[in-house]
Amino acid sequence: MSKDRNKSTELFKRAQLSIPGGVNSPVRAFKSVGGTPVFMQTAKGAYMYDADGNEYIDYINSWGPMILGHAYGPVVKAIQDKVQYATSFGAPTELEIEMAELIKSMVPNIDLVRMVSSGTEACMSALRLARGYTGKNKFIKFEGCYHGHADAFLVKAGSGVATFNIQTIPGITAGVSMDTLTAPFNDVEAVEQLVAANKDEIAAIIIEPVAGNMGCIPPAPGYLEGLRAICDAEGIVLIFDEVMTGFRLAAGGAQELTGVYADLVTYGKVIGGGMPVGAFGGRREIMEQIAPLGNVYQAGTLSGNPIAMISGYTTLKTLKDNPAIYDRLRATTTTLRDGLDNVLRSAGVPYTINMAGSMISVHFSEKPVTNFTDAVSANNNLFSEYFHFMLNEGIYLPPSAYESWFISDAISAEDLEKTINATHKFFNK
Ligand code: KE4
Repeated sequence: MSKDRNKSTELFKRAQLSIPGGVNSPVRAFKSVGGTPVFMQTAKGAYMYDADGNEYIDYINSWGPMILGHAYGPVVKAIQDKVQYATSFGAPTELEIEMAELIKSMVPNIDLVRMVSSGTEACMSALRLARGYTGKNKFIKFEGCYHGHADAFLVKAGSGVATFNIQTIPGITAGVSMDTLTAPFNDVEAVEQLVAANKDEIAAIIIEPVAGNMGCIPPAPGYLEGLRAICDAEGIVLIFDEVMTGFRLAAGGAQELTGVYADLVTYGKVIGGGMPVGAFGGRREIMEQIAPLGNVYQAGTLSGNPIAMISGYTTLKTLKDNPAIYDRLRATTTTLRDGLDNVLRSAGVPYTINMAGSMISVHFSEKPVTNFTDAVSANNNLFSEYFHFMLNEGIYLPPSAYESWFISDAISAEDLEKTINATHKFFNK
């Protein structure tokens, strides 16, 4: 059933008169799947409602944050109560202490944590800190991983950079990118070679412990352990970018799920419960280099903002106090995976489904997708057709094959059944 989206079409035309590309973040523009982005108006639980009043089951959940579902009651109430008394002080508050203590109680290797307002800020600050702590300039990132849009990270990045296939980004100077070394995901030897070729020059290795910006790609067995061993042997700071995985894959994130612990960890998305929040934290001896304790400067007018904090705190506290949520998320994602697996197998279409906790992605690929090259070589045109078919069925998937799907605790068995049935319809039409 095709959906009338005239209002979205109208709004998109108007938006482009005042906003570059009509969107405030490129991946929202539907560039890789084609067509006109859908303008959303309201959302509740598992559903979003667009400007034309169409309902969608949401498998993006704001690219990860809405793990409890949209407009989750206790979060809404906490924000409503707080906003009457404060939006921002620019001064320290008790709530920021409570937020830091809550994070530390959920992630054992976080000694100190600094709040910021986005995942980009968290990752750029963690890299600066690692460089300041080690006195070294170079760092290793992985093809297809995305750590926000700070200059140094926009080399062979995933997410929108992959979606738009931007090879070299204007404005990123050679002086910046010369210190960015890249290796394929899931290849320890490639990292060993880079380390040997840049002996004693590497400050950090930053990685999404479960990649989510080239679709979802879990680490191969032993991979993260291999990176940990290299960092221990070489005095390199291991940074886990848990902006997507943090507090999503488990209360302790990917570190808890994999049992591998980094020196610094960055957060975003879930940590704000839908409000702008990021954070970076880790080993005391490293974190103590951050101003005002140390000289690695980092700052932010709205860091620790009371409204963002109460939204994030209420979200994290709900997750911590109800561990059954993670079991439900895993069960829901497994049911979705199994249902899609049955449909795609019987349709005889080449595919592979990657999953970790409540992150999942479907790749129309003849072979397993274990790195960026595999993700790029999948039949992503078919993904685009599938995306639009599902959209017209009232199912909102990420508008790019290079993004993970995110499952919320609000998605019901009926929603899953509708999603699986719609997939069956598409592959048997
Ligand atoms: P933000 O600055 O967008 O809050 O976070 C940057 C970031 C850092 N690290 C990881 C692992 C991330 O996934 C992100 C942001 N993710 C994208 C989706 N792939 C956000 C969506 C967007 O760019 O609009």
